[in-house]
Amino acid sequence: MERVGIVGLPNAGKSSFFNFLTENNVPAESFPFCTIEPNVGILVVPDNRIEILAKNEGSKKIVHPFVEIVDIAGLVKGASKGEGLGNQFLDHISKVDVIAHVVRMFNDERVSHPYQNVDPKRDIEIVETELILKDLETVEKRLEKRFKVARAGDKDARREVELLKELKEFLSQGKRAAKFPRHDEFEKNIVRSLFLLTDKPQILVFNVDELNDEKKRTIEDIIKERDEEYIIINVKLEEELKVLPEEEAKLFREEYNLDGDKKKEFFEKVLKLLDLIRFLTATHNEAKCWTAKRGTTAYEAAGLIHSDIQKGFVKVEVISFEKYLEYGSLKKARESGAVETHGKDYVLREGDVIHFLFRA
Ligand SMILES: Nc1nc2c(ncn2[C@@H]2O[C@H](COP(=O)(O)OP(=O)(O)OP(=O)(O)O)[C@@H](O)[C@H]2O)c(=O)[nH]1
Ligand SMILES: [Mg+2]
Repeated sequence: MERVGIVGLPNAGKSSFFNFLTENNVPAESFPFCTIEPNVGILVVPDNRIEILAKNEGSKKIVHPFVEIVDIAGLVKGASKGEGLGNQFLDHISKVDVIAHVVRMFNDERVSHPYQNVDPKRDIEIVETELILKDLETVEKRLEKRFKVARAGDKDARREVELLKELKEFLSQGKRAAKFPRHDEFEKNIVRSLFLLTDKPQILVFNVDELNDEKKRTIEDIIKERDEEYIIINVKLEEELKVLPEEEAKLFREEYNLDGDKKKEFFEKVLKLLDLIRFLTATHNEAKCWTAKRGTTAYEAAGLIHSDIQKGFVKVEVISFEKYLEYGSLKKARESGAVETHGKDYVLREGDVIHFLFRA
């Protein structure tokens, strides 16, 4: 399962965002370092396609797509050297697939700010600097090891050392590893094998109160400079709106200049960053929306579902969800010849409805 880790300064609203996403109720208090051990939860985003499929196919149960969310402790200057809660939570970050970086843009006297005032650009840089410093440490350690091998005359090690030196220089300029250019498989593999924190895809989460023109401009400037995915959300407001019916909640959001389904928006962006697609299956027992890496084949998808289905794989029946809707059921679509059959190598597309045929 894919994991999203929430990072940011203390009191940026990370746990509140976690609660919003996962419908949990972990403590979110106005004092810094409220979170120590990471909280883990699941973000489920209903996919209306699966509801239609379940209804038409008579499935008893529905499983919507989900990702795991990890709420990590707040990070301060010097974290890479053990300040605050230091290194232990950098460890937690290394275990996630995507980083959601919560940036405080709300003013609230009751909630202290570790650097006194709201300044999103500075705050992003503080958090990022710590992650980059940690990555530099990782690169330096590897460099030291490989340097010895290279000196002994190993050709690959020499090439690796050259690359690591460039990477070290790049990180030293305060740039994220994700932006480091890689020219071939060799270079890609070396960088990947370091598991750098700043090589992970990142989404910025601007936690605003009211979205006025000035805040909009600040966000635009930051995004223009960084070219990254982001969402704008008033976490506290969303938490409060949970108890209201959707129509009323919508009116409140409009008042704050913030509309849209933020969970869905966030989830879509996470899928995009991880290059994931969704496919659908339906039996009498269960209709389910799955996520898989773009490029996944029918055979690999079978393995995601059950090792027996993969072992006994015969073929798949495939129809796009749009086309499925025209017929209203798999049975009718099949009878009309609208369902395609494919072998192991078929590459799944977003929104495919798939039926696996296998020998038990
Ligand atoms: N006014 C306002 N307060 C917020 C908002 N988001 C969070 N808060 C408040 O800010 C305080 C800190 O929020 P948390 O979610 O605990 O922050 P955190 O980033 O998890 O903090 P640590 O775990 O201490 O690092 C709480 O009192 C929240 O209610 C917001 O959008 N507006
Ligand atoms: Mg917290």
